[in-house]
Amino acid sequence: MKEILSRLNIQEHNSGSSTGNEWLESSGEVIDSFSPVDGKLIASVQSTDRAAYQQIVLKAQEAFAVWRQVPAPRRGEIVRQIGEALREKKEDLGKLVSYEMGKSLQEGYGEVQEMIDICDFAVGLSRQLYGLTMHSERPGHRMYEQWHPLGIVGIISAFNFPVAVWSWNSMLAWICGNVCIWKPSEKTPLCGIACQQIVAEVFKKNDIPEGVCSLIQGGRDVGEWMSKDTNVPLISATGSTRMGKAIASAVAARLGKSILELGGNNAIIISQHADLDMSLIGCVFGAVGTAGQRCTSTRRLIIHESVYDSFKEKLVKAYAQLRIGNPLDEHNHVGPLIDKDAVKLYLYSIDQCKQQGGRFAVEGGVLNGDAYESGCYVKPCIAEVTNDMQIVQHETFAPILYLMKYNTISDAIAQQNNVPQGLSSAIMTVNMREAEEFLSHAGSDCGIANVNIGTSGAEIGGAFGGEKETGGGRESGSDAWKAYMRRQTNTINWSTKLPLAQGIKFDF
Ligand code: UN1
Repeated sequence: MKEILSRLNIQEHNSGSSTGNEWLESSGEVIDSFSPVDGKLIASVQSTDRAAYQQIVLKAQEAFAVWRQVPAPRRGEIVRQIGEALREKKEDLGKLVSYEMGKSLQEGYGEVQEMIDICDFAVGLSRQLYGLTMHSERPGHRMYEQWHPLGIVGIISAFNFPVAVWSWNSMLAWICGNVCIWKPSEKTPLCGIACQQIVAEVFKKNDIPEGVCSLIQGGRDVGEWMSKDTNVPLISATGSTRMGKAIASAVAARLGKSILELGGNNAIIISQHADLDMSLIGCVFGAVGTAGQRCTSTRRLIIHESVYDSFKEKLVKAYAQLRIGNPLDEHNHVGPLIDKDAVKLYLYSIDQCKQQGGRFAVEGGVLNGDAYESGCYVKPCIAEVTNDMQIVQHETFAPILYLMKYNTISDAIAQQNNVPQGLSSAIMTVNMREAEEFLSHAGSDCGIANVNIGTSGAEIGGAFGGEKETGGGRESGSDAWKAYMRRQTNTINWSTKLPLAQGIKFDF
């Protein structure tokens, strides 16, 4: 890991505040980053203090005046170079993600691949920031709309996708002509430093001034400065519903814009018409991948009563084969949880589930011993429950999978929708009627609804986000870019008269 850290230019002690290539002094608290893989201290980062934050905002404002004048396709060309730089660093960055966050190496690489993919997507988009044209109701007039950049985009990201979610936001924000200030999770500060250096170097090579890509580090207070700051017109935040509500109200109080991507409580419906063997892969990966710490992780399986027992048996067998351990070892399927607090929450949820009447088909527990010295490794478990239990209504960021039964497809859809969150959902079926019902306006109420694949692992090309307590924001593909711009409607009169709209007469 030492060589990787040095190739990624991470020191033992790092400044956490940067305007690009310049790193600022700060008297903020020191964040020690411990790996959940082996419990060892990786390196430390100085969080941003108020003075450094203000300096960064000032620089960002200056940079915006320059960056918005760079033609969008040229901005896209710079993002293309960022994609190239990420391709070169894929292995090192993927390993750092895996070591600092604890996800499997395959998933660490997959996350960097998502970054590369969004760069490619943004390059194409930089030539497609289309507005509409309209026919004016007045003679000799033309109407159209254009999309302009907003200014500073504040990005607050979570530990579970420490690099990809930032890249979805920043690559789009940049091609749209914005400048970005990023606050990574205080649980994965080094991933932030590594990305900052990769990106800043590319901007420098292209003679783009400091301030287009800035980094701040710290906890809730630092995020709050940005949420309350009228100099930051858009905050894009990923994390828990509790955090999202705090950010949403701070941003709304100043009538700013926000994009929120919060908790999920994602279910897969297993129909009696499902290909059960194929479904198993999607369910198990969805539930235990990233140790159940994706916002798209599969938390609930709603299984038709006629296949409930046989599918449960398949799941129990599959769980017995899972290898839990060091995520950098490619043979392991499941790595650790992010920290000991997460382990406590996992244990608390298991306890609550039992108290509320849940029966465990696969028991959970914390793993001890040499290979698990960080104390963050837990057993993925499966509980038989009913959807109305309080714990089932709640998102626990851990590998706990809840099983429940259904009888009719409308009952299955009702159970699927009957939670406060609305991010991702899926149905496993080869029956076209029920698949279409699930996708219809009377079907799943989630932002993502899939057929015959699981709830997690969305591609970057689609808009990503969800409804209800998930926050309503959309990031990544499709037309999510529009949230990073302001729309301006323009009416141009090329006639010699000035007729008023709506036929109003105004002569003098
Ligand atoms: C998240 O967990 O915050 O769809 C993002 C997925 C990934 C992104 C998850 N592409 O599972």
